[in-house]
Amino acid sequence: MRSSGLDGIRPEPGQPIVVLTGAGISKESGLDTFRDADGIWSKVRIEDVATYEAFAHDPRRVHAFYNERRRGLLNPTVQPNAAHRALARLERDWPGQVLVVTQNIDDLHERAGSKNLIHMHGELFKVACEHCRAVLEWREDLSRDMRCPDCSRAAGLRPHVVWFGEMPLEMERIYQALGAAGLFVSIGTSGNVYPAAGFVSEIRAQGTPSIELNLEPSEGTSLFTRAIHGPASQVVPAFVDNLLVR
Ligand code: BJW
Repeated sequence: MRSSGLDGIRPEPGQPIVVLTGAGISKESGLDTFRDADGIWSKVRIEDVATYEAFAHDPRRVHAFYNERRRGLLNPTVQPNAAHRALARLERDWPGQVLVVTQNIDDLHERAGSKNLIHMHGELFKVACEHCRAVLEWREDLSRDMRCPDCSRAAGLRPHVVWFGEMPLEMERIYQALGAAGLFVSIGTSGNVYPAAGFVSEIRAQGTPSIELNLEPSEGTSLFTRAIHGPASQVVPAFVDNLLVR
């Protein structure tokens, strides 16, 4: 733990806060991270399930991967943890705008009560139609032969997730929010995947303070103004308490 104080990084009331979250915030809710020793990429290869080429080559395999994760997210034991709830509290009680930009495709931020939220890598409970571009709510298993409920054409539905080589969602809105932020907070992400991993460099270049809250130092840890290392369910509520108590 480098420092637990917020001296020098506390934004003025009214200044916007941008929070980036990654798989680490949902780990204590029972969802796997990607790059930890027991993470998703230790069990499947990125190039088999997380590129458009993989989907085009073997849609059945990619659907099976996301169907299993969708079923996992529907398991009643998977619930928001204290870190998700603390961010919802921050949005409610901070006297300024709070935007959560999540790389996660789970819905735990919404379930905890976050409202100003961007899923930059998509959402597990949505599918997209490659024919008519509709994006639809979806909680069932998905397969290649299913028809789009909007345009009725078959073989066009895919998980509404951003694979490697695809453009993350709402980038313009994200960069606008980063440009106006009084504080940038990064939680539970290893800092391996761009463009999210580059946000801290943008923030640093514009002279905005930043803080990393992660189990261990991320790839970009030295770029942050401050870092607190520990489990999200402990460090995030403590950080939010500290920010809200003046
Ligand atoms: C805890 C904890 C606890 C554990 N408490 N913490 C340079 C510039 C721009 C792009 C590139 C570039 N170089 C290469 C690229 C391309 C590529 C990329 O980044 N490749 C890298 C591997 C090098 N990026 C892309 O292709 C992206 N698109 C793109 O760049 O388009 C062009 C563009 C350029 C510039 C601007 C705009 C656009 C698309 C990336 C898509 C990522 N997709 C995935 C899978 C799909 C969704 C899914 O199936 O879920 O998204 S990959 C996977 O990684 C997933 C995640 O969202 C993402 C990030 O992972 P995350 O969240 O960081 O998880 P982990 O496991 O890595 O880390 C967890 C952390 O938590 C660890 O540090 C733990 O210690 C910690 N932790 N328990 C707190 N209890």
